[in-house]
Amino acid sequence: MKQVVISGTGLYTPENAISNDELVASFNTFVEEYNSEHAAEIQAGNIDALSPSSSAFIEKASGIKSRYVIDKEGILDPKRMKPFIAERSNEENSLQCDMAITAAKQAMEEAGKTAADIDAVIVACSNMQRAYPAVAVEVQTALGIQGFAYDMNVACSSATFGIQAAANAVENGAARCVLMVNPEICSGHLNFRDRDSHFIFGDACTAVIVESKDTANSSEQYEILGCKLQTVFSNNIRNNAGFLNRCDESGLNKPDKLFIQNGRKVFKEVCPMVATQIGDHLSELELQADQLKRMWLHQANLSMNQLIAKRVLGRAATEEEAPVILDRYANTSSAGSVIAYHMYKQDLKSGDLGVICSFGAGYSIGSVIIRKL
Ligand code: CO8
Repeated sequence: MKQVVISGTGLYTPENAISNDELVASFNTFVEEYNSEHAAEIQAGNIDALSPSSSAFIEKASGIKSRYVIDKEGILDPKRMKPFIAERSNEENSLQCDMAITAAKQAMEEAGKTAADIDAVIVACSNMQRAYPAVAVEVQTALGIQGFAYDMNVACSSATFGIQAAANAVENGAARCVLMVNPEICSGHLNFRDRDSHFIFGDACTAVIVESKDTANSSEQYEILGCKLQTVFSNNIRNNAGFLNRCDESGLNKPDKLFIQNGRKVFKEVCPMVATQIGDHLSELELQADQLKRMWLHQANLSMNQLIAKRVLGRAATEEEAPVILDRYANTSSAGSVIAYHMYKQDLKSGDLGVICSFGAGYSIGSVIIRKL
């Protein structure tokens, strides 16, 4: 069977960062204004008063200290609480295309590839900014890549599922080399007025080059030993925004047209599924957990990652074994595990094993076991 490798990665990080304190100050101003505007109804018991948020809660419950965003001003304006993202003309690159190009160029440089070496582009992320044409085709054309391109969405697991799709294309000869990108604009579909989730997400874009070992010439290559994907339907993480919304106007402004979740249930149900999947995946490849040098886990919640790593290893993992980026980036959906991989891979030695693992809405879980060559 053809050896398939990851030969380069790239990362686009927006310039603006929002600290917990900044986010909480804006949220609490909104709460004060709401409660005073609705004082009579609250007093009469017709509606509930809103409760304030707190930085201490956010850091303790999630491990998040800050997040990068495309636009800071609109999010922090208590009268608006959503980013300002101006519509662009059809003649300009879309925002997701621009994010993808920045990350892709870095990944292509690391892999030593030009557009002529790449045969396919996959854009894999939680939300596409339009229905069609596919953002992937726009990215493909902007970079001057021949061949084919398509978009796919498996929420937080889009990148690992995208790596498998890329590896399959290389293995079966459909492409020599694939560019897989994850432009995540999570701030666009986050409800900044919801105390339970306003702190969870940030924006970023990652890129991965997947190619045949035969064509790879970068100094760092990671052989894909196997990809394992799993989906189990759950209503605990949902976003009901879609093209049919306009057909029933009564639902247009309901909160379910943005990200909603039952965070406690997600935590409880997903952690054991992920730990079991990594264990099973290792067994299928006749590998042991103690051979794993690194786990680049989905970055949603610090306690979740510590619990999963502990279940896999049978002991607490060190930060070196399960690196954390969510303190700075928050949850960037599918980009999270790839950001961790991008930042914390260089120190591995030839022969070292690692797993890139995502989990999220669907539910969806993806694990990619790799070995540094
Ligand atoms: N400030 C202060 N207090 C708060 C706040 C706040 N902001 N929010 C809640 N509280 C209070 C609650 O009211 C509650 O009070 P009480 O005990 O009196 O009822 C108390 O704090 C505890 O609340 P929770 O039970 O909600 O707190 P948890 O400890 O469970 O932490 C988390 C909440 C952080 C959400 C945690 O449950 C978690 O991380 N769960 C897993 C989440 C997860 O991994 N989700 C995956 C979704 S990501 C995904 O799949 C991608 C989707 C696509 C991307 C979407 C982009 C927008």
